[in-house]
Amino acid sequence: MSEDVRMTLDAVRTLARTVLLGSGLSQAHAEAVAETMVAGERDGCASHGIYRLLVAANSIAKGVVAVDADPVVSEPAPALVRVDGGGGFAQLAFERGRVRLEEKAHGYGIAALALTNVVHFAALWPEVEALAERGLVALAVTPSHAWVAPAGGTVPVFGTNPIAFGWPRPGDHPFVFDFATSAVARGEIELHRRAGRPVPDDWGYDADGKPTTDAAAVLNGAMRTFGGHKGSALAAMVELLAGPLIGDMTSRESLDADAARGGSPIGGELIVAIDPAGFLGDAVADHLARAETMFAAIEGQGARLPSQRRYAARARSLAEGVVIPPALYRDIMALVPG
Ligand code: NDP
Ligand code: PYC
Repeated sequence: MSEDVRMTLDAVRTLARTVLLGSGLSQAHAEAVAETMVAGERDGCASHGIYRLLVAANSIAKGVVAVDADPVVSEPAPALVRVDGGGGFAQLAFERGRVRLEEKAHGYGIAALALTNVVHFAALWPEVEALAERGLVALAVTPSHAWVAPAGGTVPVFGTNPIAFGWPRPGDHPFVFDFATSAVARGEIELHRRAGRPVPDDWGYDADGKPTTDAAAVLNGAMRTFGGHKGSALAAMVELLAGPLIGDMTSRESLDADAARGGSPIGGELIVAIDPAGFLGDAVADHLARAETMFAAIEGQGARLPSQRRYAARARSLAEGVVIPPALYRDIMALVPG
């Protein structure tokens, strides 16, 4: 097959569920995981779309994931929710904890959800967007595997450690950003390697600590943080917030626990949700309108808001479906049970 494959989102969902179930994942996990892949593909986020079927299937085949884990929800303090994912994928753990997080954030003004003992390969924007759509301000962070060198060094310590933020906008899509604290997500470098494309020379180092444009060399060496020492400090913050603070692993510990199996990161995620009414009471609408003034000042000069590209891609995909590169389609179809 040499041509792009056009698929409806329903077809992508069916394919994702078929591959995940065929890999041995339980129905509940397969549905939750497939949904984030469909969302990534729909929104033009190729590094976290159905490409991730290859990643998830690999983690399952290597025994990194508890395929039928039943996440356990607890409430260690009035405004805190914990979901022990039991070694399963993070998506189902988030789904199990989300409603209690929302209830607590609305009840107390602020609440936090810790996902622990989960395998994580997903983008974070679906989570903060879901919370912002329900009127909450949301922040989510998770470490990964130690692939990223601190600014000033060349030896990996941090994960690619994304930070995602969501802000509710009455009558509009939420304001959402979600990016790795590395120069780019690792998935993006993997896509460059698959396509045989060079990467910019400021994305990472080879195994000898030298800057390189060879994607495979960066994957075997060290990625760089974005923004020098600033991204480096933020990456450390993510490690602390979603590692030691919630009793889970750092990226280094996650990589050690993987024991060279090449699976997705194992560990935790922290999600904080804030109800604007907690501080603002009846004045919420007035102050959310002031936020709109700021957004207008950004867009008014031709700059775009984060997620604007994503929402535009969503509208297109809902109307026209999505296009899958032929090599990726072939590799995914090879996973469909005979
Ligand atoms: P990008 O560098 O592509 O940046 C993503 C964010 O920046 C998006 O919100 C994007 O909005 C916004 N953005 C990009 N360009 C502009 C612009 N010109 N003006 C305004 N906003 C802009 O993403 P990364 O490669 O860093 O990360 C990609 C994904 O990888 C994330 O979703 C992240 O959660 C995921 N990831 C997951 C990890 C995990 O351990 N689970 C680890 C690392 C990353 P838009 O989408 O509209 O372009
Ligand atoms: O793309 O860096 C990444 C990544 C790590 C875990 C999930 N995505």
